[in-house]
Formats: sequence, structure tokens, C-alpha cells
Amino acid sequence: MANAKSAILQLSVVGHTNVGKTSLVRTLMRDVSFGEVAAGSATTRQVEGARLLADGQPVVELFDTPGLEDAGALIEQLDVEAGQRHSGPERIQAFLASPGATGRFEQEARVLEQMLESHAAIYVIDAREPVLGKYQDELAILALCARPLLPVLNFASNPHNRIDQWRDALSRVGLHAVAEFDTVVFSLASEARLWRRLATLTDAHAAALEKLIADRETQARWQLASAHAMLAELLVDAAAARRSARRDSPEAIAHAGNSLREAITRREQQFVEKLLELFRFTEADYRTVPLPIEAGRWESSPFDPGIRAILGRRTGSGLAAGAAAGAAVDLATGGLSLGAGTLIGALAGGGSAGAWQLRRKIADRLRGRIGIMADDAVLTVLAARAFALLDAVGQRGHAAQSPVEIAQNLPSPWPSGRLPRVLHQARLQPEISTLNRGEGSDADARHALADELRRALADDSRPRMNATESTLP
Ligand SMILES: Nc1nc2c(ncn2[C@@H]2O[C@H](COP(=O)(O)OP(=O)(O)OP(=O)(O)O)[C@@H](O)[C@H]2O)c(=O)[nH]1
Ligand SMILES: [Mg+2]
Repeated sequence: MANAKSAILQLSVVGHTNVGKTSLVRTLMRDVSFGEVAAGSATTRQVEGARLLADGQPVVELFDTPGLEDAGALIEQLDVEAGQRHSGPERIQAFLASPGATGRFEQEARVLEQMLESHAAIYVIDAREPVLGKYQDELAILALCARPLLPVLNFASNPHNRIDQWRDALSRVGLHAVAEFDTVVFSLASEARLWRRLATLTDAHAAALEKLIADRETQARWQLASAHAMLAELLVDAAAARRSARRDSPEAIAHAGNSLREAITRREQQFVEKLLELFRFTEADYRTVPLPIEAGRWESSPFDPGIRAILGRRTGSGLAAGAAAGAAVDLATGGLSLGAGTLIGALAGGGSAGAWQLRRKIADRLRGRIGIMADDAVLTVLAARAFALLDAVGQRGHAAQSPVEIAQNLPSPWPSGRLPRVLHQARLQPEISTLNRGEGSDADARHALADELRRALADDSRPRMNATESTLP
């Protein structure tokens, strides 16, 4: 028996066909490529195992199994094979030794065999389904295996779920510990509850399961902190990005604007890839589960008029329109050709006479030229989209099949409602941006500003970007 064989909790994942068993394993594993998931019956044909690690040590072995399809016929078969001579696991064993187990009921036999080899099992339920007789038959058969069984009500975030009916029906057959889950709309808290309920049924593995929960929490905190740091670097890099052009050449200004836009778009793309990787949504994942990024790119650039319009603040002067990308600083005259607020903000952000001196120095050097930088709207959209993606991946199960959809009506990403001071400061320091040719060398200064921004952005008052709210308890 399993307990003698292995100290690692061996856990079968069983249930009716197409209820999300393989999906559950994907999500618990954080592995988008585990097994095969499809909207149809009998997708999984063989038992497939996977190990969950905590601190590098295996703590649970999950066994995904084929779906049960005709439990009614299987009950009859059990009666034929075992009659009334056996009860409990012996009855199952008698069936497994019979010809039916290699014939018509081959799939079912694989499930039951795996059940008998496991310490416990999760019974996955599509909670949108009514409690039908076929499920009750399945539960009756599984009960014969005499293993602790945790029913998991999957599709819990679906508004049409029948969780109450299921809980009622399960308690009538003595199954009082039940977990609610959704393999697509992920919630770390629901996952921890699932493991804790299981721990109540498998005492010997309770400590290992607590270790797993702690490991998952640590990992989630680390991912969030890393994501915030990456996001802050993106914004500081973009804010300090700058192109210059002769002020009397509309072509040169347009060219510089395009160059800036392309550089910032590429930088955003780099952020997206790294963020997906951090949350284990890999590049291969875009192809099978396309995010709204086509061929590895956002479908719309941060400069799309549609997106800018939602911000309700177009910074429009002739020069800006010509530059097509953001604030243009007239370095020669010391004036700003548009968005005086941006200049004032920048100088206030610089916070000192030093900023004035710096600007004069640049102006002297670049007499006759203007500098073009990302304006407030561009930085705001970049931040909003980055947060939207972060919020989306944070609650995305690894079984999710449809693309992340970033809403068009994103709220302001800034906790204070205004562009953070740090970004105004970054605008005055072109030497820190990796997007400026020959610059970006001052990585320390960039990291320092990014770190300050990260702390400002980690504020909990920021509105969540994703419209999909988990309705899990
Ligand atoms: N929205 C949503 N879809 C889910 C969820 N779980 C599974 N699905 C979908 O349900 C379908 C079946 O999922 P699978 O994981 O293949 O189900 P299975 O139980 O392994 O199926 P078989 O191997 O055929 O028995 C797929 O289309 C999944 O994308 C869930 O929690 N929420
Ligand atoms: Mg499957």
C-alpha cells in the first residue's frame, strides 16, 4: 500500500470526464504544458503523474487520471465480478482482476488502480452541473476504494455554479470537507484552503501540506515584488528616454518622435515577456494561449489615439502632434512647447535650482534643438497596461485557455492620482535611460529612482485593473 511505499503524499485526481481534472493539475503545478486540456470528453487517456515541490523537496505527487464516463454500467460490472462476496477495496480488486478491467472498462480500471495506490484523492466536480445520478454512482464506486476523498467544486467563479446543491448532496454521503476552486480564475487563498481541507483528511501529510502552502505564499510575494521592480524600471526607463531634433525641421522632429515611440514600444514588449516568464506563462504559451499580443507584440501601441483618448488628457500642440510622441522640451528657449504642467512638474520634481542649471547646460549644448520625451499620458498608459497585465497574470490559472484581456477603460494607475514625482525627476536624467543611444550607463541612478518608484507604486490603494473579479469565498 502507498503509505508503506512513500512518505510523499500520493494524490489521485479523479472525476467525471471533462470536469477540469487536468486543468486542476496544471494550475496547482503552475505548468501550462502539463497533459492535454480540451473542451470534450475523454481527453486524458492515461494516468500521468507530476510532483509538487516546496523548497526544492517533493511534497505531493499528483496523478491525473482519465475521466469516468459510465459509472452506472461500472456498478453493474462490479456486481457481476464481485457479487456480494467482497466489500470495500476487495470488491474493487476483484473487478481489477477480471476481464472487464482490460476490456470495456479499461479506462475506469486505470482510475481505480491509481486510487488504490494513492493515499488520498481529489474528486473534481464541475459545479455548474446539477447533482445527477451518474455523479452519485461515481462517488459510490470511489467510496469502495476506502481512501480519503476531497471533493473540489471547480468552476467556482462561474456565476451559474450550484455550489450549495453540491455541498448539500456531498454532506449526505458523508463528505463534509469540500473545497471550492477555479482552475482558470486563480486565487492563492482558495488554493491554500484546498490544501488545508485535504490536510484535515490526511493527518500524516498535514505538515508537508503546510510547507507547500508557505512555499506558494513566499513565491507569490517574491513574484509580486519582482514584478513591481520590473514595472518601475520600465517606467523610469521610458520617462528618461529622449530624442532630440533640430527645432526648425518638422521632418527631423517627426523622425525623432517615431524613434522614441519605437524604443518605448520595444521596451514595453521586453517588460511583457519578462513578466510572463516570471509568472510561468512562457513564450510558447502565447502561441497556444495568445495574449492580446500579436506575434509577441501588444496589438495596440501605447500611443494609440483610442487609448490616449480614454485618459481624457491629450497634450496637443502643433509641435507635439508633429512629434507624435509626448512632450517636446524646447531646450533652446528654456520654454516648453506644450504642457506647461509637464515642465513645472519636471522642475518641481527636480526639486532644486540644480534642475534649472542642468537644463541651462543642456540648452546651451543643444541650442537650436528640441528634446522629445514621453508625455504624462504615455507614461500613464504604459503604467496602466503594465499593472493590468500584472493583475491579470496574478489571477490567471495555468489552465486558462483564453487570452488575457486588458480592458480599454483602465483607471489611473497612480496611487495619488497624479504622475509620481520620481518620473518627473527621471525626465531630467537622460543618462539613466537604456533607451538613449550611448547612455543608460548610469544604471545605479536608474535603479535608485526605480526603487523609489517601486515603493510608491506598491501602495495598496491602487485600483485593480482587471475587471474579472474572483467570486470565491
Ligand atoms: N472557465 C473554466 N474552465 C475550465 C475550468 N476547469 C476546466 N475548464 C475547461 O473545461 C474543459 C475540460 O478541462 P480538462 O482539464 O481537459 O478536463 P478533464 O477533467 O481533464 O477532462 P478528461 O481528461 O477528458 O476527463 C477545458 O475546456 C477547460 O479549459 C475552470 O475552472 N474554469
Ligand atoms: Mg484530463
